[in-house]
Amino acid sequence: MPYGCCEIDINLTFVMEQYIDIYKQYATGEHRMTFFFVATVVSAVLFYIIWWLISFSRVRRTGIILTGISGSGKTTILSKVLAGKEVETVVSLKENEGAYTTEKGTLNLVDIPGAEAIRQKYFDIYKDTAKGIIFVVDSESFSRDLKDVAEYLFTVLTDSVILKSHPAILVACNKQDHLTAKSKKVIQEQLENELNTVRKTRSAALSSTNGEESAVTLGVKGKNFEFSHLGKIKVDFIECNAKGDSEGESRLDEIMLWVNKLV
Ligand SMILES: Nc1nc2c(ncn2[C@@H]2O[C@H](COP(=O)(O)OP(=O)(O)O)[C@@H](O)[C@H]2O)c(=O)[nH]1
Ligand SMILES: [Mg+2]
Repeated sequence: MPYGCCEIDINLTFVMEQYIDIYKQYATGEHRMTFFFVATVVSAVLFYIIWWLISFSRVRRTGIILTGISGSGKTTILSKVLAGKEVETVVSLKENEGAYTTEKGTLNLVDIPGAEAIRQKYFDIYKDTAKGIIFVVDSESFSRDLKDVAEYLFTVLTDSVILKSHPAILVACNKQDHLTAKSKKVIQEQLENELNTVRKTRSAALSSTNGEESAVTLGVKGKNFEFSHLGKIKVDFIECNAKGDSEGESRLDEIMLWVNKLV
């Protein structure tokens, strides 16, 4: 009695032979042009269907998230970038969004609320589609806000989705019209120091609850934190002024340049 494996072998060989016969009959006979034409069309259609299924199953990353603590200027920046669109600038409890279109394409700009109790919920909704994140900082009240700003930035930089999709990140040092505003260089240095502290605190908190070495990784282990240690996540710093100074001129050219590169 033949084994199951051999039966399959025999059947497969038989089927292959059948196909080879059909191929020989059509590919070499008088209908060979028709055969090659049909084969090309069928292959093209199959290729198109597979490409369509792959591209639509992937998440399309065409969003820019404006985030940062409350009062840093996110809504003001959004309304200036989307010039002409009415956007409310009261303390936002929900997101504001709008399409930014150039001849190269369209990005969806969304300004999520900065209040601690709700910002994570909105960040989680939009983070999958983020091609870029603008992290807005109030350069005038920066020293007072430092701890809060660093805590939030830490959460963004260690988010598992962000680590996987590594969107471009821009720290926008806003309100530069104020005479006492900190420069982007000072903001970067102070954030690096504070993020170092947050990293230590979070690691200690985790290891005391787990009783083992924590898995919080930000930058290079054993080295003082620097933004250049973030691997695939590229963080840029720019200075801007969304509201305009005494002469009414706002300064958003560097944000626009960065956004335009992502379209
Ligand atoms: N002086 C100054 N004020 C600004 C600037 N950008 C925003 N503001 C003001 O800061 C306050 C908070 O701005 P808003 O956009 O609502 O902040 P959000 O909470 O981050 O959305 C408002 O009174 C704005 O007019 C800026 O560049 N310079
Ligand atoms: Mg707002």
